[in-house]
Amino acid sequence: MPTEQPRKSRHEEIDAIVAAKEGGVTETRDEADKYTVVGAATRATFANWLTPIEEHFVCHRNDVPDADVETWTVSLTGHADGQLSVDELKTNYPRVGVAHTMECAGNGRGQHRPETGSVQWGFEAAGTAFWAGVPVSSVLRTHGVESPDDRWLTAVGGDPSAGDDVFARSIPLSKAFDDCILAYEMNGEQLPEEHGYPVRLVVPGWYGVNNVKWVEELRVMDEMVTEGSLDRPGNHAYWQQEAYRLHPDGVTPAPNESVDTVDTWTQLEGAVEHPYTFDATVMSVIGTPSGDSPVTVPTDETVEVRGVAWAGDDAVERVEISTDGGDSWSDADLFGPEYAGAWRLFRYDWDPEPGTHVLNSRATDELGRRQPARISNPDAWRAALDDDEFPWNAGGYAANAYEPNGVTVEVRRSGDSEPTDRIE
Ligand SMILES: Nc1nc2c(c(=O)[nH]1)N[C@H]1C(S)=C(S)[C@@H](COP(=O)(O)O)O[C@H]1N2
Ligand SMILES: [Mo]
Repeated sequence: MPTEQPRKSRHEEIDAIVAAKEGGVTETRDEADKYTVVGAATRATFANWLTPIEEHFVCHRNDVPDADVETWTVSLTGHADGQLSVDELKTNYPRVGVAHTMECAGNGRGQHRPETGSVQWGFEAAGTAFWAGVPVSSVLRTHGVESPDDRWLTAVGGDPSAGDDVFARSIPLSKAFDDCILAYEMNGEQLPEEHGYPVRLVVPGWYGVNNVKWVEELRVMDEMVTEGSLDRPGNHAYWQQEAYRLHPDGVTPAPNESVDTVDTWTQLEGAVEHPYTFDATVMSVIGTPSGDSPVTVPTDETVEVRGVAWAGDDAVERVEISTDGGDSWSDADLFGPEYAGAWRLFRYDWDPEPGTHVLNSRATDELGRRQPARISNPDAWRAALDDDEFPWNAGGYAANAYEPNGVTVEVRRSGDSEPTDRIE
């Protein structure tokens, strides 16, 4: 079932972004010709903590607005009141930085069988950048909103919509006050156009879709966005209430004004009938060895299996590695920077026999939720979770199964009769 509406071609725009990013960028198939998407990551991206801009994926629906930083404003509406220029944002408020692992909610969609519509991402739609800007709480506190209460913050993108759908997403005001920023820098550089210049919302640990680019309005509301709740023309609720929700085939999710929990996994376990993609589910990817070429090691040395693991705004508790295709597991060590909302590095010293091995990583979060083995068949829905499977869903969202992300590696020991390559 197509879960999203058709749009005009974006190929020229994709070409321009690919050209600007230079080298190593793979365009991900956009079967329906809808999205501007660039999957710029390779396995090696996941062997490092900080993702260079050139390796960070891009994903959006409409044209990149031709933004004039001199005239761009962010309107504060609803229970907030005011209007801020980019210059005011930069000079009147504290400048802070946040580390954020951004993952498109459609990452892993391409692992669904049968295929779902839209971009067939593997694991490349994820990256960790350091974003700098203004705390949302600082801006709201000076514009009439002292505390979060139970309200919602709706961010609206200034991207011109090819159809009538305004790009609007709501997050709980408590999350906005907690750690969200209006970012104008990425990895120490001016925010690139395709990542939201001049200003975007960064929601640490939450799926990409919540991180509205080209923000032109922040609306403080009693409920999350529903049809007609914004003071502007167009459809307001498509991106919140219809797209980016998990559901079986043949279902149109009913809109909600609020939900009891925003934790995506808790929703999936049954708390919300058709979950919203808010915080990212627990996930890991091995970065090295990449499997691209045989690994040759001296007989007395081990191979470092290294990668990253994340769990939205929950902490990663544990990462296990299997070197026999999932039959047995050993604990990896977590190391490196530890920021809420950003991934952790893991490493495992592997003492392999010569031959071909299948490597998998499997992470568990601080609430004990562990990556399932595979994506279920389309009929299973929630029951899949009891079988260590992730529920196939019609939009292909939030998939975090480990088997599809495994690496097949050929190991040679120096001194083997095979000719040796360099050590990876
Ligand atoms: N205004 C606007 N913001 C948007 C989008 C969009 O289409 N329009 N796409 C969202 C989606 S689906 C993702 S995954 C992230 C991707 O952010 P990036 O391109 O900086 O990686 O942006 C989000 N913010
Ligand atoms: Mo996305």
